[in-house]
Amino acid sequence: MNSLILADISEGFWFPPAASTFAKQVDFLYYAILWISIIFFIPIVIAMIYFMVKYRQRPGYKGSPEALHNTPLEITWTVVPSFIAIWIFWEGAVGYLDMAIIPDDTVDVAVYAAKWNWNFKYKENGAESPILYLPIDKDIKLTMQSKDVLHSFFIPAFRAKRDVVPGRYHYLWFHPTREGVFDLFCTEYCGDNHSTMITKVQVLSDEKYKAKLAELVKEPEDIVERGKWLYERKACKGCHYAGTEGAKGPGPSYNGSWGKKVPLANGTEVTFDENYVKTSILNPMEAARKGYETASAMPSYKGQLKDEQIDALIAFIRSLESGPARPK
Ligand code: HEC
Ligand SMILES: [Cu+2]
Repeated sequence: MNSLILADISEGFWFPPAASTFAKQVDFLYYAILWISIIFFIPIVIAMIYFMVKYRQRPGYKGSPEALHNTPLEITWTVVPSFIAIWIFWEGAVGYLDMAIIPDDTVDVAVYAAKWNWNFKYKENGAESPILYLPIDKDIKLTMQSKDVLHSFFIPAFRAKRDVVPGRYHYLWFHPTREGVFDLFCTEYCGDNHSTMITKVQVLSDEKYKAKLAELVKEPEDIVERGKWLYERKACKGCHYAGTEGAKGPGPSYNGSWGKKVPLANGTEVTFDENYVKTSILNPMEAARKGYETASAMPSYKGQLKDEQIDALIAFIRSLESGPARPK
């Protein structure tokens, strides 16, 4: 596009590194306005001071009446700035449209803003991450939503920014041009810990990006770790307490349950063992625990978990055999 004098300055006194295609346009217009201001400001101030001294009031000095009006001069100082203002508007409008019109064939990432963190979910393989990983030299499309209040997504190095208002989707696209790690901010005051709502965006080569996404969905090797990993990712954590984390309801705590007798809603009793856990995961209502049968029911995970995953969850729950009691 424009390749004037200062357009290629990408990093320096005024700006963070330029890491997307938007940077060139934004920085160019910024420098253009800055230099136009300097070029007008300096001669105007010099002339003003000169005239103040030259035409100051002195005894016996009479001003000249002819200098009150000068048509060519007035036309010039009206028309020239008008064209400059129109040009600035034009450049701004072109840049805005470029940012607003999302290209086809994008790499899609869902963005979830919440008090006070960012979470990213990749359409390619369902991976999730609190850091935004992106491939270089691709058009990226973000579909953003807020879980609570108004946040604003901002990556200064990309010159990309958009509000995220709860209750609707917001879209943002950009094209990263430089590998590296850059800041990502919430830039709209959103409550107490707004200032901690910061994370990083990492731009990677295509292979490294693919490897990263694969790594994000890779389950840990150790069976107990894997169970914990699944507990966090399969929403169990939202209803069950385990170790020292997780919800304090509506499901029973896993801590200290293993091997004990559990009273069921149908009046019988079972031992909390592999089979009971497996049944609870696949057919929760078949072995509903007494006292919890009216609690917001546990969904069946039939078809959603592989046998090996259920084994890992069992190993994890078993590892909490002598876990601390759930705090009230
Ligand atoms: C929407 C909330 C909810 C989610 C999500 C949930 N559960 Fe449950 N879970 C419950 C409730 C309520 C009970 C008690 C009723 C019952 O036994 O079916 C329960 C019972 C259990 C039991 C029997 C525990 C006992 O002490 O009797 C196990 C084991 C269990 N859930 C494992 C899991 C696992 C593993 C996951 C994730 C893959 C999970 N739950 C996800 C709500 C949930
Ligand atoms: Cu915020």
